[in-house]
Amino acid sequence: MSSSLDAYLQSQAGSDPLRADVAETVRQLCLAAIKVRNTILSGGTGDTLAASREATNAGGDIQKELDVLADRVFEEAAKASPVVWYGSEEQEEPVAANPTGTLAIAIDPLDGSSNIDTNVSIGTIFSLFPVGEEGRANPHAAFLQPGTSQLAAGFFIYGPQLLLVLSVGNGTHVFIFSPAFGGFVEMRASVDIDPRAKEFAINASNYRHWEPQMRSYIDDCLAGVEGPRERDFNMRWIGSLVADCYRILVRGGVFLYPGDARKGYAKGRLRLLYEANPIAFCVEHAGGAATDGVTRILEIVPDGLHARTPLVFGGKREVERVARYMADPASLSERSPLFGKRSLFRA
Ligand code: AFP
Repeated sequence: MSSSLDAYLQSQAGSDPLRADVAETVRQLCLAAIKVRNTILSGGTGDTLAASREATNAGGDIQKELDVLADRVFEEAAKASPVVWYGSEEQEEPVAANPTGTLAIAIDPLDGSSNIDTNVSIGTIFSLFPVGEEGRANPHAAFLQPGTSQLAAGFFIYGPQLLLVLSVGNGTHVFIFSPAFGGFVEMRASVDIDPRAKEFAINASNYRHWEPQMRSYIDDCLAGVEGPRERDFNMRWIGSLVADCYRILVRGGVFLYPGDARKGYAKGRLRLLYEANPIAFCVEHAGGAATDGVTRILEIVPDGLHARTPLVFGGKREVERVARYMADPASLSERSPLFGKRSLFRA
């Protein structure tokens, strides 16, 4: 029997009280995730769970029934944990949990809502960090820390399997919920992302809205073996960040959600605190990289709980290449006139 999540958490916590608080919070989040999974498995047809409510969340996204249910379940989990503040995509303001706690949690309770009624994998993304003395009384101070301050981060995937991808700062590990065991057991230890990328993940329907540098990067991937990259790429876009991230952890690749010219998308769609930071933490601890196209995600200081950021993550070498394109595509040797669209060597 693979080692249980509990055994792993205890081994990582040792005698450190703060890490013991992290372990206890992860355990409570797991119990909440099992409740969400059971609701999905038996909670009526997809259109019931995907039913849109009149309300919208902090970012103006229409709330689905399951968004609200998941938010309620994870808020209860936070209140059963040593967590002082619960910051959720579904609520404008942080929610007070336990004043004697040591942690703050930033969470996307249900990521991939638009996929609920299509039976595609969806998830929950969370980030745990120390609340700090100033943050204890002032939630905005608690949440305005860069991602390097995270103590743990991860995401649940509600798919064919209920998985937990978790990093407590010592590698990134995958645990699977085993109904027979009644808990999570380790499925993949110390994930290691292939530094190259054979696949890219981007919503290509936004091509015309991207900056020229991003268009150049994707053009060169699409040109394949006949273009400057001199190799072919595959493309995937699931529309659930957790599912695209897990695929990249398992078989490599690069994910891109750039800022674009659409109204409200100058900094892309994804949120820094409860999407980009936890994903970046897990990806970096799996040997990968995560930027906003140029700057390391974990070093960005948020200006609010619902701050957005462009997000590029995956194999380290590929993420570094994207940054060179974003800095100045002309500087890339591969883009010499010999390989240009009107190349001397191609029609
Ligand atoms: P929803 O939760 O509104 O479905 O958004 C999912 C998401 O935040 C992330 O999981 C996806 O990678 C991304 O948005 C998909 O964005 P597009 O719908 O613009 O492709």
